[in-house]
Amino acid sequence: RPAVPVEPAALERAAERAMSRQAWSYVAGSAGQQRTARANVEAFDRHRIVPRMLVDVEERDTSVELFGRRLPAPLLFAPVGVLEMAHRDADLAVAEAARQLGLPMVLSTQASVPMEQVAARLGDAPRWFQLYWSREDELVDSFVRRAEQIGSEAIVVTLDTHVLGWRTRDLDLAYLPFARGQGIAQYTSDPVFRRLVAERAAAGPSGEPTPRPTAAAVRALVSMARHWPGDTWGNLRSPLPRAAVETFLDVFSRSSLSWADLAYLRERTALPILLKGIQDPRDAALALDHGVDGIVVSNHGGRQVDGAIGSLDALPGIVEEVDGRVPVLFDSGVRSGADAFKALALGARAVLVGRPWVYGLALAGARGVREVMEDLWAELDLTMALSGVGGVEQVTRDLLA
Ligand code: HOC
Repeated sequence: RPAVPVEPAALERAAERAMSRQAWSYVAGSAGQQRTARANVEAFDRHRIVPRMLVDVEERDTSVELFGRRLPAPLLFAPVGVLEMAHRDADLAVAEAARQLGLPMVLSTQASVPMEQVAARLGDAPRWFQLYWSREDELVDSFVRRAEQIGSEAIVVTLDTHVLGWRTRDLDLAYLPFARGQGIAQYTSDPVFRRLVAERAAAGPSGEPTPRPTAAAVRALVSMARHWPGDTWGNLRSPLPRAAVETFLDVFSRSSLSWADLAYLRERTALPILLKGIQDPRDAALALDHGVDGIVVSNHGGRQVDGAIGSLDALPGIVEEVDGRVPVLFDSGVRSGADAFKALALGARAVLVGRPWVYGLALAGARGVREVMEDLWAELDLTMALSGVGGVEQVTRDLLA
C-alpha cells in the first residue's frame, strides 16, 4: 500500500517519482515558462485568513447547494483528460472515489474511459459533463445527448482550450510518446464520431499531404494553432487509434467559436450550462447576457496562456460582476483545504480540484484519489472550525486580511 502523503509538496514529489517523465510533464506542466501556474499559487499565498475566536463551531456543516442538489462539500473533481497516463484505472478510479465521497465528478471530453462506463461506476454520485466544442456540431450533439443519458446534471463548456496552449515541457517531450489510443475513448466510443470517420475513410484520401505525427509536426501544428492538415478532420482517414494530441488538434480546434454559438447549445439541452475559463468580468457580463447558468473562473491550471492573471486574483471582480445571479465556481491552483477556504471566502460557491487527486491516482489508484480529496475536505472543515465558521455560507470575504 503506497503511502499518499498529506503534505502537498510531498504528494507532488511522490507522484513525480511514481510517474513516467512524459506523464509527469503533461500532468504537472503548464504553459510557457510556467508563469501562470506560479501566479495561481502566489495568489493563494498573498491572501491571508484572519481567524475569529470564541464562536460556537461544535456543529459544522460543509455542505452546499448547487443546481438544486445539496453536495456534502463544496468540492468537485475537475475534468482531467488522458488519465490513463497516471494510472491504468484512470477515470474509473476517480468515479470510485467520487462514489465513496458523494462528491460530483466532472467527466472530461478527453477521458480515457467512455462516459457510460464511468457513470456505471459512479453509482448515485452526481456527475457533470465537460464539453470541448468540436469542429463538428454533430459530435457536440452526440456528446450532449450521451451526457444527458448518463444522468449528467450540468454541462461545463471549456472555453479556454480552443487551441492547445504552448506547453513547453510537452513539446520538448513531443507529446507523441503517449501511447496511441490514450485519452480518446470518449470519441472512439461515440457512434457519430465513428460514422464520421468511416465516411471520411470511404471518401478516400483527401489529396493533401498529411504530416507524419512526429515531434516536429506536432510542434509546427501547435505553434500555428492549426488543426491537422487535410479536410476538416484532417487525417482521421488514417486508422484509429491515434495519439490524443493528433485527435485533439483535428477535432477540437474550433477557434471560430463565439458568444452567438451558445444559443446552439441552449437549444439542445435543458441542463444548466456553465462556462469554464472566464477570467475577465466583461466576459462574465457577456455570459450572463447569453443566459448561462454558471461560471467557472479558471485559467486551466495555467496550462493555456503563460503570464495570465492568477485565477484567484480574477475571482473577486467576477463575483462582483455576477452579483449572485448565477453560481460562480473556481479552479486553478487549489492544493489544500485552506486554499479552498480562501476561494470560498472570495465568493466561489464551490471549488474544482484537479492535479492533487491526479497525484493520488498515480500513487494508489482509487484509494489515492479518495485520500487526497478526503484530506482536502478535512482541512477545509478544520480551517472553518479554527476560523470560527460553522457553515460554508459563512465563509466570507471579511475572514481574509
Ligand atoms: C494531448 C491533448 O484539458 C489539458 C486538456 C487538454 C486536452 C488536450 C489533450 O491537458 O489541459
